[in-house]
Amino acid sequence: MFDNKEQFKKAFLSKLEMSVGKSFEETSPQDQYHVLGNMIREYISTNWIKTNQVYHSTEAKQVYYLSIEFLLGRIMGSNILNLGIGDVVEEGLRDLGISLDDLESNEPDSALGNGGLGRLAACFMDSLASLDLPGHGCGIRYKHGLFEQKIVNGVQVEYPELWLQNGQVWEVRKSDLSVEVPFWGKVESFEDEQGRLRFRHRDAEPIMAVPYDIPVVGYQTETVNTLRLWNAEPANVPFHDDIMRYKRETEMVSEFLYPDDAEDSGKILRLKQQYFLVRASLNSILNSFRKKQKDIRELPNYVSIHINDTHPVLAIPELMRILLDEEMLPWEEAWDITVQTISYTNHTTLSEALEKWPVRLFQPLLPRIYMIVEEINERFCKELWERYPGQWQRIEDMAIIAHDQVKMAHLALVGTHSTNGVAYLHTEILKKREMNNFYEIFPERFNNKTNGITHRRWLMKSNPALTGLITESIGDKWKVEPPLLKELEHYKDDAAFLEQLEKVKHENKVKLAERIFQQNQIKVNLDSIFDVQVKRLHAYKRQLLNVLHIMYLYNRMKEDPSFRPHPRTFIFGAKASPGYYYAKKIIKLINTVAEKVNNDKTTNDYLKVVFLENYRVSLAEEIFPAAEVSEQISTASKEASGTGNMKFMMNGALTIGTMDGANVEIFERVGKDNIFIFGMTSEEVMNYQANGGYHSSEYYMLDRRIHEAVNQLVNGFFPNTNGMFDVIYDSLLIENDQYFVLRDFDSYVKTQEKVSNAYQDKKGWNKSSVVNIANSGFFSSDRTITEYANDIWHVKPVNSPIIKA
Ligand code: 475
Repeated sequence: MFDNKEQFKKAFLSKLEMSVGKSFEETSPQDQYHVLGNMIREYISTNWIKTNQVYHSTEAKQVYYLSIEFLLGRIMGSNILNLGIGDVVEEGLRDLGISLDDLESNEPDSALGNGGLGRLAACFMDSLASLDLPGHGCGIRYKHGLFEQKIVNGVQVEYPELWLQNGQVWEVRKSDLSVEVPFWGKVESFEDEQGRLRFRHRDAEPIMAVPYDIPVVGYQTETVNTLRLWNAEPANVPFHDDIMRYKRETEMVSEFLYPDDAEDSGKILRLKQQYFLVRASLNSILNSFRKKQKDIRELPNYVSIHINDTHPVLAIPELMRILLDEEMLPWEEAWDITVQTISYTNHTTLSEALEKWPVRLFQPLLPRIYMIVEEINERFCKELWERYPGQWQRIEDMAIIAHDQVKMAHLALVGTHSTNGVAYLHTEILKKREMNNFYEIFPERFNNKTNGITHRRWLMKSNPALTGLITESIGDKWKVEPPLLKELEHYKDDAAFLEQLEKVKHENKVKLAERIFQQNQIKVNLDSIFDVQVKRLHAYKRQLLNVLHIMYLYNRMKEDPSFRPHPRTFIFGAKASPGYYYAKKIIKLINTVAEKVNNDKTTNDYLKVVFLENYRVSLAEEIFPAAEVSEQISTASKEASGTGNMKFMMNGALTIGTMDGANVEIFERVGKDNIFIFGMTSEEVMNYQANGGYHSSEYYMLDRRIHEAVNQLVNGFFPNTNGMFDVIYDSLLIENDQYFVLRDFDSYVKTQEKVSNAYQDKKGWNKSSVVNIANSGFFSSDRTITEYANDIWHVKPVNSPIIKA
């Protein structure tokens, strides 16, 4: 049905009429989206079934990627691209007077993730399938994904997200594969006929995990992998007094992505989600394995289980439970198999993000799992004691259970054969500092896997104009081998090419400007520099540094009419965690500054500030292609990697950034003339943190620019904001500016001046832009996944012929 335009149109029209029972003229864009989506899913089915048959029968090792988040965004466009049916669909629809872009905009984002870690998981799924690797995603089918953000009077207001409201065309419910997950109850020991000590979980409250499978289509291959999302439903339990409570609590498990975990009730729910994901996934993994393989001791040769951060770390005691209680292996053997099967990625060194669970909550909820964790801990502490006799403090620091808390990262380090960081610098910090104790005993387990992004979504799909220009110049082999983008460097002095590149950027800026006008009613200057910071809102990411710089620019222009820098449009997009008070104040501040400067006629030809509400994958796809300056300004050592930095680079934006996360590797690839680096190094930051010596008040007292801008937060400069920004002021001066915003201010301002100057030489700028694009191939997640496959998982492509060249 997608072979040619005429066939497609015929099929589309007939399905449309059949499925919605209206004449074509009466159908809505929603109807049309659903019908097209269903047609595509049907089209995928043949290869999906085929791929699954191959996976069921092959001896090849399988990898399971367990993640509490998958931030997929819209699915249709990516499938159309990967299937290679774009031309037929687009032209066919055009004949019918329908624009494919408009149709696609009817799809809600699948937003089952918060940010970096969840989006990484989504990029990895795309790469696994495109590389013909037998990779399976395992996650939770949250009814409500990440909240929708509305900005009301400059303030973030959260609304529930409703991606399932109009039905999901991409998922398939598989009730026959449901799994029961037991909670609460108690563990009984008994002796079996052979006189062995055994355990059984009694009086548990079961929850039913029902899988919904989403096909993951590889680019120009027959491989269609599966993302399996588990839905929580009441199990078939006898009617009892509290059946309504049971039903409510059960459904809560897959109701929301990351409920607030500040309160105990929220904590239990979160831990329930984690075990729910792990229990259901391991059950289905082991089922497939057992169908093929008789000897459980062979598991690590056939199955690799990867845990995306510590959220699925209960996979370790759960696999132990299966091996001990169901397979009846001795502890040592079970432990060996577990460690060899599971691997772990760390995504952050921020201590507040390292998970710890109070024993008083953990033990009653998961009694058998807790027993196993206790034994893992005891055995580990014994080993430590043998290695470090008498070093109580060290052993306490490294224990898995200490001070009535279960430390999930320690469990992950001890119970897996591989721990990786997500950028070179991050991994070094893990080895040398944060996890140095563990690195000492398990040096061979630590390795780096610098993050990547799928160039298919983030370049080919979102920036067709640039994709076209690249392909005209160097052919299209780079699409399957992104490092070939390097060939673009030959064009960096080619005037005609640079002109074309500028034209592409301009067109993308026009489109984004339209979006800005539509959402914010702000008219932006198309010749201004589009300077963008889009990412989650967090103190360490330092959106505040960006804002203080804007305030300084404004102040200076007001003071000195001869100071008129190249016009800039500062664009922000960011969601703050609903309970993160400080972050929400920063959003309010950005909007307050925007209100002031955008309405000042004496400066607003030079300076505009735009906060785009509800930043999400589909909006990101409109932003990156239009960006010229990429703000990557975290306090050095704090951003594990970043992946937005890579998306900007691939779309030709120049980075202003600190030597943090993957910025370091971008710097190494593009060279110092094609990136703007500023600020303290991670060494300097860590030294300050270890030895003290930083006094933010000195910077406030001695630097007029800082003094003025910081005072403006609290002195009535912004009308009707009495007391509103006190927390920000206090964070800088009373709490000694933990993230060194004031310390890096001068360096940031000077480097921003360099950015403005560089932009005056448009040809030089475009040349740098080419160098960025040309060197972005390394950051394709195809490279990252190939490294995981070779070094950690030991999985190989399961060959499947290319359908279209
Ligand atoms: C890093 N999420 C980025 C990205 O590796 C990095 C933590 C606890 C609870 C819930 N979510 C989290 C993260 O830690 C996270 O998203 N980390 C991010 O992972 C991918 O590029 O630097 O901050």
